[in-house]
Amino acid sequence: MNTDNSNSNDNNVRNIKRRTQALNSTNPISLRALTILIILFFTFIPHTALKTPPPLPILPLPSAPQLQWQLSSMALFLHFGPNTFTDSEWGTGHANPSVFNPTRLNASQWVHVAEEAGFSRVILTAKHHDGFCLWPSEYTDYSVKASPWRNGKGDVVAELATAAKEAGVALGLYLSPWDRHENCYGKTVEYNEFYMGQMVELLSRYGDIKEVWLDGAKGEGEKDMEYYFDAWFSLIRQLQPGAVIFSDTGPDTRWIGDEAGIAGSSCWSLFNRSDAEIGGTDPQYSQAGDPYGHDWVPAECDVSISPGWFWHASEVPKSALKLLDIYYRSAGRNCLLLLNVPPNSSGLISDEDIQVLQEFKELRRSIFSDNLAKNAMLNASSIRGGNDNSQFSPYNVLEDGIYTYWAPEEDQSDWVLYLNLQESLSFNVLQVQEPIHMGQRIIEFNLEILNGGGWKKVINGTTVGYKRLLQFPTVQSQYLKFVISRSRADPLISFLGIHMDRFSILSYASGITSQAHVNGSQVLQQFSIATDTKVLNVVCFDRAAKVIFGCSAQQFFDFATLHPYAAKNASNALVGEMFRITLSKPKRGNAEHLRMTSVVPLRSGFQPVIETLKDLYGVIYGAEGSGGFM
Ligand code: FUL
Repeated sequence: MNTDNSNSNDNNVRNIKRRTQALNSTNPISLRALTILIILFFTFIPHTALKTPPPLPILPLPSAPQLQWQLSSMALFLHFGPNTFTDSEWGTGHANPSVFNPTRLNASQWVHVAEEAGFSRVILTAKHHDGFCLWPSEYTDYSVKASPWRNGKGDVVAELATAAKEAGVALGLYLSPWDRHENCYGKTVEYNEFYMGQMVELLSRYGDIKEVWLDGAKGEGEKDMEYYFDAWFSLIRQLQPGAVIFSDTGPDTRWIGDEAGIAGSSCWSLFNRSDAEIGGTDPQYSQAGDPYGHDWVPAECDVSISPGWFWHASEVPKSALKLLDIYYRSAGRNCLLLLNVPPNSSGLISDEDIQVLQEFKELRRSIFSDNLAKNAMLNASSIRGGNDNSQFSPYNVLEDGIYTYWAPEEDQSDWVLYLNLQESLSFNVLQVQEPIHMGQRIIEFNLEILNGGGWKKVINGTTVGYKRLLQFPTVQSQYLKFVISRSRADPLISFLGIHMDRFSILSYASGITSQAHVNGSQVLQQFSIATDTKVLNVVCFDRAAKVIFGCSAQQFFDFATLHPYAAKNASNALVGEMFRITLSKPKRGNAEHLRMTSVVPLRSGFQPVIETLKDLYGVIYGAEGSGGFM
């Protein structure tokens, strides 16, 4: 082998010498011809530039199921069971199974509502603390088998699994460790065997399960026992390797530490599992995560659309504006928002919840579907692989998704993205995303605008992760810079958006609101507090949006939810048509949540001074003399 090599090396050397001699003996004209040939070769023969590899990821990293989970952003929680029929939250475990009789149960409706509202995963309480199983478990009689529903032949988990599969929606199941019905609860070995038997049923009968939800709740003074979490987690991994496991401390996703759906304003997916205990959550640690954490355990923010987790006839849903605020502080802080929308006792998600979900979706659409930076010209302090390297170009931040990103050259002291919006625009929301498959990196950043010749800071932020949304008082500028001041490794940005939110009202310590002018929602909010009903004459300006009246009426989405009886008139409205609407405060619940209880077409007797459709936009006429406002 060696000999062969040295022989061929000798031959090569001889050949090169021979060629050199030949060249030396050639006349100058052919030398010139050769030079030209070489130039032509390099000019016209295509040759591929070698790619610069991506930078090294920084540990810890998400697993494939964790990435899939995080990319879904929001999940719909479905609390359903005997509590739905007994007006309770923590059932005693002794409610008669005959109470469970949802005569109109339709799991496809649940899935459809989720999908329509932009949720791509659903999680069902297969068993809550009362021990009642929504599937016919062979380990207990306390289940759907003992209920009149579908003559004891029903299986809610199966119906939901089928509906979810058909719609391509991911399914998660909640199997409460605390069981107030089961006799062996309290006997460690027996109950762990019982619980794992139920887990096997759930994870082997219903196809792909994408999340297993284990909560740490247990009432005061309940029987003491040990849960064999390690054995449970291993079993789940064996049966459903694609599922993420939720508990107070992961292993895949952690509880945020409150039931209001609110994450810390710094929120790391990094976490030390060994520093946390299931059932002994330190809310501050859970809300913030740990920049020095060795485990990747992003947080899930659970919150209910209504005060309780189960449906209660007396409860009204939160307003869409409230949900938007929760969205900013959960999904907008690197977490998954798990919003509970409980089916009612007929077995359907209630109309008023659906209404709010649609309004919430509409709010998100109108704020986030337009990235005001979409036509921006971009520059960066440096680009990995050189300024011409499109692979890590700053323009990648205008593309959706995390897999294309801007990367700076290594070892830089500045990390800045410059944006020229090409025109001066107003905005009040910043959206930033990191390519989290490369690890979570950014510790601190700020956004600045060019204002009167100098750069002015608009907002400081800490941690980005999958998605960071930051609100600030409305500013106007053509030139922006996004500055990263601290990062665990070279920062990478996969998306940067700026948006205008005309709906949220920011209040600051000083008491000054973010908007310079009084807008419709503020006025509505004022009278929602001051009066029970309000009559307004409005102009329909957007047929497509059906229920939008006047510019500020976009803000009605929250403050004035359309009453079902008013819906017909409103949805038949034509652009330019005028209506008298009545807004009424509901008898119970949220003061800000005015309902639009009547929509009466105004055929005559009311003539606002408007000439063009453009003038219609943004005008609401107060019939009670409050005048027009914008
Ligand atoms: C808690 C439970 O005690 C509540 O009833 C609800 O299910 C909530 C999501 O988790 O631990």
